[in-house]
Amino acid sequence: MSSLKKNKFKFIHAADIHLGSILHVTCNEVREIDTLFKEGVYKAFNNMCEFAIEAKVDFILLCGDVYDRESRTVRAAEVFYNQCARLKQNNINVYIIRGNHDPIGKSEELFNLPDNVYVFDSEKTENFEMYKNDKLIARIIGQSYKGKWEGRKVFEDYIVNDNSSYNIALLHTQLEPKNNNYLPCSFKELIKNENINYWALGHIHKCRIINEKSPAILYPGIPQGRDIGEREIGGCLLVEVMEDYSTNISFVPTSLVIWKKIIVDISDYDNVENLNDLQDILVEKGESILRSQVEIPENLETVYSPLQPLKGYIVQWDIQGRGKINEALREDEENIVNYIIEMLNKHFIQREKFLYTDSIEINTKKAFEDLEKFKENSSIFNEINIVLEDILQDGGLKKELVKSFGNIFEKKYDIEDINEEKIQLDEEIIEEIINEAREIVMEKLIEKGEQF
Ligand SMILES: [Mn+2]
Repeated sequence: MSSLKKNKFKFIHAADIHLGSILHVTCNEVREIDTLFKEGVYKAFNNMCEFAIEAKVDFILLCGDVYDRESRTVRAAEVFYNQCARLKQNNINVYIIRGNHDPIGKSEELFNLPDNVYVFDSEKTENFEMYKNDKLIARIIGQSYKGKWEGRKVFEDYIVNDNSSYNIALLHTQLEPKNNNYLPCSFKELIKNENINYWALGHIHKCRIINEKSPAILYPGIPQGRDIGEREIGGCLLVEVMEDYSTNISFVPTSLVIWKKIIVDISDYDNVENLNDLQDILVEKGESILRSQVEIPENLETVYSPLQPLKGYIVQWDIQGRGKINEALREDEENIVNYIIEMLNKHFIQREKFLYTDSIEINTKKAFEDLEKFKENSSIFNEINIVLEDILQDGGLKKELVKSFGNIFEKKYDIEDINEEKIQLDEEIIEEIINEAREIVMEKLIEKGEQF
C-alpha cells in the first residue's frame, strides 16, 4: 500500500474455511475459553468478512472447502448464508469453487444463497465477468470438484482468449503432478497458460507464495488452524490490482488462536533437578512467547482486521534432553504431567492473551556424568556417529535405511486420507528415529562401561 499507483480494484483470496469443524483440544476443562474452541472457525470467517467490508473490496474468492464435510451442518450453512447476505448489502461478490471436503453433487445448499454468490459448476469450466462502474475489470474462471477425489486436470479447460482484462483462475489442488486424488497439476502446467494473471489456489492449509508475479500463484492457507498440525497464524490474502495490472499482496490475519509446539531441552539449562526448576523454565518460555511478535507467513506485509482477532495460543510442550529430573518425571509421569498442565493454565489463562497448555510430552532421558568427555573420547561411538551423520546427509543411504524399516511405516501418504494402521513417515520422524538410535547406542556403551 506504499505504492502511489492507483488501485483499480481489490479482492480477497481465501480458501479452506472448513465451516463446521472445531479446534481439537485434548482436554476441555477451561470454561473461559471453551466456547472459543467450538466457535473459532466461525469467528475467523467472520473476521475475514468484517475485514472485506471495512476494506471495501470488490469481491471474495473462496477456493474450495468452505464446508468441512459433504453433509453440511445447519449451523455451518446458516453462518455462511448470513455472511453472504451481509456481503451483498455491501456490494461484495463471492466466487466459490468446491473442494474435496464440499464437492458438488452430494448435497445442495440448505438456504437460497443471495445473487452476489457464484458457485462454479463441476461439469464444465465457467467464466464469470466482474464489472465495476459498468466496466469489465476481471474475468474469474474455475471449476468445482465433482466428488471427494478429483483426478481431472480441469485447469486445461481454463481458456481465456482475451488478455485485455485481469484474469483470475481458481483451483483446489495439492500442486503435485502425480497426485490423482487432489487434481494432478504442476507449476509448469500453470505458467503455460499465458492469459492468467493470478492463480488463486486452495487445499494446502498453509500460506504459500508459489510465484510472486506474472502470474501470481498463491495459497492463502487456512483462516483458523484446528489442530497442532496447523500451526502458524491463519488468514487470507488481500490483493490490490493496479491500473497496469501489477499487484500488492498482503496477509490479513484472521485466527483467534495460534497452535504452537514448544520444545524445551533441559540439557540447555544447568541443574534441572526438581519440579521447581522445570516450572521456572516453562513459565519463562511461556512468557517469552507472549512477549514475542507473531510471525507472519512468507514475510508478507500485514493488514489487520478491525476486530484485532488474536486471543491467545494453544500449546503442546515437548520436554526433552538429559537431566537429573528424568527419573522423577518418569516415576509418576501421568500425575506430574497433569500437575504441570494445571499449574501452567492457572498461570497463563487470565491474561490479555492466554496461553493454554493442551498437552505435554515427556521425552527426557537420564543424565550421565562426563557425557561430553565420553562423546569426545569414545572411538566406537565416534565411528557410529559418522555413519549416522552420513545417513542424515545422504539421500541414497536414507532411502536404503527407510526400506529396512518395514511395512508398518508408510512413506508416501495422503494427508487428507490417513491410513490409521500405519505410521506416517515424514522427514522429521526419520530424523527422530536416527537420533534416537544414536542416544540408545550411547547409553548402552556407557552402561557396558565402554572405556574412554
Ligand atoms: Mn482443506
